[in-house]
Amino acid sequence: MNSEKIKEIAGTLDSARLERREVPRLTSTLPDLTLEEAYQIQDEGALLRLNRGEEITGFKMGLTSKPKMRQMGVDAPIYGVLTGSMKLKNESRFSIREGIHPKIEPEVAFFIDQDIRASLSPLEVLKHCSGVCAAMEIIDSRYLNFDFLLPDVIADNCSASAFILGPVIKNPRELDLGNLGMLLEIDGKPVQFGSSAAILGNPLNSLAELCKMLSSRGRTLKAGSIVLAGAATQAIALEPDQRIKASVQDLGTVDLHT
Ligand code: OOG
Ligand code: MG
Repeated sequence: MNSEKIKEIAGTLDSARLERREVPRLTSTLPDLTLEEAYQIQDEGALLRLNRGEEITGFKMGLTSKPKMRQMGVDAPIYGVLTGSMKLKNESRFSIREGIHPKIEPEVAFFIDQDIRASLSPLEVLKHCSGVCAAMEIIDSRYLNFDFLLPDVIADNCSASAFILGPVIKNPRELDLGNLGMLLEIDGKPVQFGSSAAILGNPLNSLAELCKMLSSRGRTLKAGSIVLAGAATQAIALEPDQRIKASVQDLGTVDLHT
């Protein structure tokens, strides 16, 4: 696929997001779209946002757990970029009219404090990580009915829409992150629960997987980045006037209302 076509597709997905419009998945007309081309479309989409003054603040991992892979019918972890404008304050409001068909999921977020250029083991990655906190992610696929194959969702920046970080930041070296209970409540009722073990066995494995994927594409995970490790549970469609709370054992809670 030539660079003009990559740019054209990135532009289509970017306008769909800005105009809150669904588009058919790319693979319905481009069945041979490769994962590398899909990441090039994602890169081009990030560039469009940078050119409008946004800044890249980190990355999100997606499809790192069996419940999510089953929910979306895909089978490999992927990453997307996070920008400053995607960050919402804890306890703030997200109007669902701002999205197409937004869904929410509890997450674990890491703060990176040293550049990572290479593929590292989870234990080595931990040395480059200064904090961990509870988080929520709002995902909002630009595709009709959230229907996509792996290249589609990569090109669409992994359905990234918004994220919220919890107020309590812990030192990840002082916690065992491998089996933390994760809970999503809507209007006081538990709707999803899982364990951080569902995130590739441990959220640190997800962080290491991100470093591997970035370094294989010659990219650096920069100091100061935030990384969302991926959901442990299925995502839940948002409706108006909901109070949403995500809790991660030992890391506290994050709140949002619609
Ligand atoms: C893709 C994004 C998945 C996660 O945490 O697994 C994701 C999607 O399901 O639309 O963010
Ligand atoms: Mg997610």
